[in-house]
Amino acid sequence: MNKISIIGAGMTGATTAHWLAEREIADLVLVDVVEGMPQGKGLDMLEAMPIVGKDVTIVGANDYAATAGSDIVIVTAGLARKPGMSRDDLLKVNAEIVGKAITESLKYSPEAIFIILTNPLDTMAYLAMKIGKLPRERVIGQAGILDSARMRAFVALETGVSVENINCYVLGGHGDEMVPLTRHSNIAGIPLRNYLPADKLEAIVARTRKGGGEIVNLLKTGSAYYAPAAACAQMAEAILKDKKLIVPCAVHMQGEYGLKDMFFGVPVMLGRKGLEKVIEYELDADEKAEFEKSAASVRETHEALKSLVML
Ligand code: TXD
Repeated sequence: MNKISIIGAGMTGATTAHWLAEREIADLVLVDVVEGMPQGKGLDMLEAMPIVGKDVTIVGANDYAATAGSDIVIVTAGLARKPGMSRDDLLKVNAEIVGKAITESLKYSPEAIFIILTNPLDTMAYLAMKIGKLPRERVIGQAGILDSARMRAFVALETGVSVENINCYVLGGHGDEMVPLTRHSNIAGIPLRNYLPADKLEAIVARTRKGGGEIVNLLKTGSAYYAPAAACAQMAEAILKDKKLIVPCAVHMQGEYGLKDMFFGVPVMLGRKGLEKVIEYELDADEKAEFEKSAASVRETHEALKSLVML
């Protein structure tokens, strides 16, 4: 059986385990610093397996020994911003948490592929690759699948068409400057721009960009977790099953789209090696300008990280 470890057994971590257990593709380990919590959630989920008929084990732990030999490590550990904390404060705290998650995981699973979820996403993925001295194939940030799924859900609500027929591509950094590519998005092959009036499409793009904030405002005590976790599970399955699935993910740019040495959301092919290919879309002038704006904002956070941590 394959093995997946999830570092951080909070809302996204535990929900990722839930989606993964239903897929019956790997034994699961949940790691968290809170004593008893990952063990309790793991045991509870394990006890659900006879009901849903899935033969996987799920265990919780407070240290990394239980993660030994993982094929994939999913990092969701970290804090969200609290009142009085600047983004740089959050960056520092989460850099320490993610840094430790990577070095500890690598001691026990030197070949693992890492899926990063912790915010600020693009920069935490960058840190993971640098701290772990990992090849870019083995560090993939989750953001684009979620942002694209939000757009797909809104298009489905507007049109009444099955979500399965709706293809949307949201690229760029995981922030308000993300780039929903309406020109490349379609409903069963029909360009979205031909299917929906411009004002409706604009409203969907705007709602997608603020999709994370919409949920934070409703929940008040935390951020989204069902959809982000479903995205992590899809990535893990694509890797373990060597599916060659093309989805938008944050990966280390090495000249593609004119970007270098930074993480950015672009379409990639996922397979057993992790990141197997970066797909380059042709962009028009407007799209290029939006890419550049989003890239500038990601670069700024990368620079803030570099001023805090020696990489
Ligand atoms: O699309 C995306 N990339 C995102 C990112 C979508 C949703 C959430 N996103 C980010 O993921 C969010 O901004 C946070 O930075 C992380 C985790 O979000 P989550 O909603 O799961 O937060 P929780 O419920 O607070 O869980 C975090 C857990 C919590 O149980 C802590 O005890 C644990 O992380 N934690 C640690 N675990 C292991 N090791 C260390 N050092 C540690 N520190 C905290």
